[in-house]
Amino acid sequence: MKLFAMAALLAAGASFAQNSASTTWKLATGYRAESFHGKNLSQFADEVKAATQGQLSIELHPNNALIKLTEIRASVEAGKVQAGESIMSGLTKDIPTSGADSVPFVVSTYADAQRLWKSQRPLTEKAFAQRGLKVLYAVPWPPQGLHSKKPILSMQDFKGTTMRTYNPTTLRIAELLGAKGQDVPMVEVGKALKEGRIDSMITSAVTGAENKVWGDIKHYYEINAWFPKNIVYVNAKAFTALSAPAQKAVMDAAAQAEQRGWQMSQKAAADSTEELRANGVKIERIPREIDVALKRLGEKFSREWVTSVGQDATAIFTPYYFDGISGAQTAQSPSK
Ligand code: PCA
Repeated sequence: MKLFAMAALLAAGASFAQNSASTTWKLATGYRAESFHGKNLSQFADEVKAATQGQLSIELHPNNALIKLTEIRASVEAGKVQAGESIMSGLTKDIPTSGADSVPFVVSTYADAQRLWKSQRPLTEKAFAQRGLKVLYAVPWPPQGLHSKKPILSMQDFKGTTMRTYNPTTLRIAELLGAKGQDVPMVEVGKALKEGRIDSMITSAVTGAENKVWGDIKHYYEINAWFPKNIVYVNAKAFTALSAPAQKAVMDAAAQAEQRGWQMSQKAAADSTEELRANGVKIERIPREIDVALKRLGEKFSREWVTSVGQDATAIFTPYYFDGISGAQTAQSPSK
């Protein structure tokens, strides 16, 4: 067994050495290098480089600098860059099932989010493959809460205000609330607040903390509306151009990055909520009347979503609920 493992290692080493030409992939992302997603990506790139003995380098281009977030997926498909990171719920126009990520008030814990990814992954991989893309890994943002300049005491408080949006769900929710939606890239949220362009937003505490929103945002309501994921992928031709051992090294590092990223996300969720609190943002529970009204809007949104996506919506959510129920039953029967 040991001999076999050594032989395999030698073979892998030999094939990296034989094919000494090294490759560089450009990876574009719309998010910051310093955010937990960015740190995870950078560790992924380091691990790939080490595991392929320098045969593959992944060069990161954060902050929308090389390509704007909304254009990254198409650019990777077209081969303008080899790899990219996108927020899945921003891809719904081309890949409707990726909107499962931001159907409100279905997924409310990391365990739920993990179950959703499990049932969503096969369809996601298929949809990406149809567009010449290979999925590497996905990691969620922390739960989405409501940030507001003013306290939200009634549903009327949204009327006529401007809500920052980042995907079709946030845009539709703003509409349903009677607010005006305004798309603002994540890295420009602080600026938009300073310029008085937005009154509220649904996003994570991390995005609030990274944008140092506390001068303007005074209230953060932990509504756990959904857990949107970022997905990292590569142009399939670029991937298959790699040697077999390099392909394996990339996929192994991707599996590690996925596992590590989910842990980083949970830690970032807790740390950033504390950071908001320490900087004077009130961390509050949403008043009951508003909670009920938001859940009702969530149901309306869910119905619209299921109708627009059709059968694939069922293919994702049936195993999601089934797993949840059987998981709960297992947990309740320790005697077995
Ligand atoms: N931050 C990103 C997406 C979700 C999140 O928590 C944003 O606000 O754009």
